[in-house]
Amino acid sequence: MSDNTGGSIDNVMQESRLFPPSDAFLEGCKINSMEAYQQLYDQAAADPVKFWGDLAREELHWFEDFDTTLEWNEPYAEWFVGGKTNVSYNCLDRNLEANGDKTAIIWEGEPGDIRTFTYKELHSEVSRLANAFKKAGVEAGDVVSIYMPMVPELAFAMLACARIGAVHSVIFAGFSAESIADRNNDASAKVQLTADGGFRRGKILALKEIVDEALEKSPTVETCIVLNRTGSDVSMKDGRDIWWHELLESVDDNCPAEPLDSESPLFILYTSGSTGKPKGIKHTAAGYNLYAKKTFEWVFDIRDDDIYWCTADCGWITGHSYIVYGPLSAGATCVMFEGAPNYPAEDRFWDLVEKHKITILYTAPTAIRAFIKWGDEHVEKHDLSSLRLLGTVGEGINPEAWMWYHEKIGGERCPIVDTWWQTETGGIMMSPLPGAVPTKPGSCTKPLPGILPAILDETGEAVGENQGGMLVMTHPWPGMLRGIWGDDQRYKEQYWSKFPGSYLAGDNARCDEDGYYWIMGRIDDVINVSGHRLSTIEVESALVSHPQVAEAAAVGRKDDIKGQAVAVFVTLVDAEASDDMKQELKLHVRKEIGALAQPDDIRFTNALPKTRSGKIMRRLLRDIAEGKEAVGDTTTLEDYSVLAQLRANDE
Ligand code: 7RM
Repeated sequence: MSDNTGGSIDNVMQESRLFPPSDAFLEGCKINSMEAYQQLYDQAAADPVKFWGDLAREELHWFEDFDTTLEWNEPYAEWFVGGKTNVSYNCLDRNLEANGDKTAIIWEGEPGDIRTFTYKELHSEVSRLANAFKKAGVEAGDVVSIYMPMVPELAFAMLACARIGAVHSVIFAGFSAESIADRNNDASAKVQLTADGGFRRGKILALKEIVDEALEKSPTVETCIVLNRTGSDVSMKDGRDIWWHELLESVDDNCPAEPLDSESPLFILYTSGSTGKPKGIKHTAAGYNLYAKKTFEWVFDIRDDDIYWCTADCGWITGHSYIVYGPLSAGATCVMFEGAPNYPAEDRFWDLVEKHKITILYTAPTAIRAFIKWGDEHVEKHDLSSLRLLGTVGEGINPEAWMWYHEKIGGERCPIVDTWWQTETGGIMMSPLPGAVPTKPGSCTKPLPGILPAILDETGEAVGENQGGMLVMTHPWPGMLRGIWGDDQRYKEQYWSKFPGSYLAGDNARCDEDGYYWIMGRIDDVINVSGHRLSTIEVESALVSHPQVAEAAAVGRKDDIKGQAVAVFVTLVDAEASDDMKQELKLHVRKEIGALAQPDDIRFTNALPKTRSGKIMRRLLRDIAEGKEAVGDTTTLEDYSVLAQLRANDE
């Protein structure tokens, strides 16, 4: 393990390109100048509690008004105390009058089947399902575990839970039976939702079989509701399993949204900790809803005729906040997609953009790097002129990948919003407002209104301009997590014990001379070379700036002389992996960011170990770089064969 205590982190990356929004983009833009952003930001910062309180009354429906905006007993926050609202009401009922016939969801399945739902239709689907849940014995406060493919019914299920006050726990449909059982037991889930199967790159994932195995070890689950998606043969257990369509028979679509306390739990979402057992991040109704809605509107500058597509899965927080709750409470039209970016071919995303005339695309750097590697010809086949705004989430984006996204996908006319946030934060914390804040490739730019970040050194002092340190939030915000399910101790320790009064995000960052933030990677991933502390992202970006490098991951490994040495894992575009190439890359990094960061070990690989949401699992790479077996939690690994491959390459 690296020595991660000590001074600030050295900033070795220089990136000075600046991209203001075009005049065409600014037309019709709501927050359209740096002054407008600054004014809103300053007003919020002067009195965040009043700012959020006023917004909550304007933006949400209240069955009963709240009396206290914030009760803060560190580390426990309660927002909009005494109020009664309903998230499903805010997403559906509140849109019926003005947007009833507007398309809410355009869904495309992997085989190419398309279904669309207006707000009215969505309201009716969700109401029926909520009645069906009641029929199946689901009550307010019960936990419903959801293990489903990316089909519309997954979104219906989330909203139906919200409608009756049940708590959903969405588990990415790809996790093992063991992971499902762990999560079900931790949350004491009462009902399981699944499907007979899910399509994945032309094959059928046997979801029900996996669930059957999980339920053997999930004693709290009484009922399993099974959607017919693929028509696969599945076994149904008497007294436990019931078909979705049978449960829906003879239920009607009149199901008034339940007035619920602001702080009633809305969902649990499990994230893997860096070690040990997954944490159930808890979010509650009103604060989360307000935060998802406002951040969605600010960051995506959403307009009535936008067709918005977030490519995330609902098993990830991005799917919760920016496929379901944010867009729907804002009355937007969103695209939802079941399939993979490279099935049946590497142009599937661009086919969707052209076909559905998508105007806003929100995706992950890992996908962008894959597109670069697959080649521009897949992009060039399609007319992408409908796009007006692009976004990224999940990891830092290397400036070279940013430039490719800007040129090849955005046609140099679309601003890119690089959005920094976490499962824990509920919604986007730092991002450009696209009409107001000129972008710099690789920077998530500025905090959103009502968000107060700081960067601290080990002693809790604020670091200076362009110095790396630990990113914290110095004031609570409505979207913040309300705890770790069943583990207050871990909640306190992990986020609130290092700097009393501040939320510790777990990432390093620096703030430049223009007040722009640059995320430098996880605190645990810092590489300490001869007392100089290097950011993983900076070393990786230097590598990716070489035309032959598609993707790179940097980690520290023990070194007797320097403390740590820099070990990197590199995926090449199409050059041959050779010793000459290694030498060339070492020199390239030395030239870009200095001798200190020059990699000691370079390993070429076809793929890197990633989580389901595309994050590089540097912890596993560290083990490989040290010549150790990878230990700890690997349940979130996307493709297990990657580790075996990496080891095989390791001579
Ligand atoms: C939304 C999400 C959170 C962690 C976070 C960072 C990293 C996310 C960015 C980013 C640099 C970004 N939730 N991260 N977005 N790093 N720039 N724009 O990803 O809980 O799954 O992960 O992801 O390390 O702490 S998450």
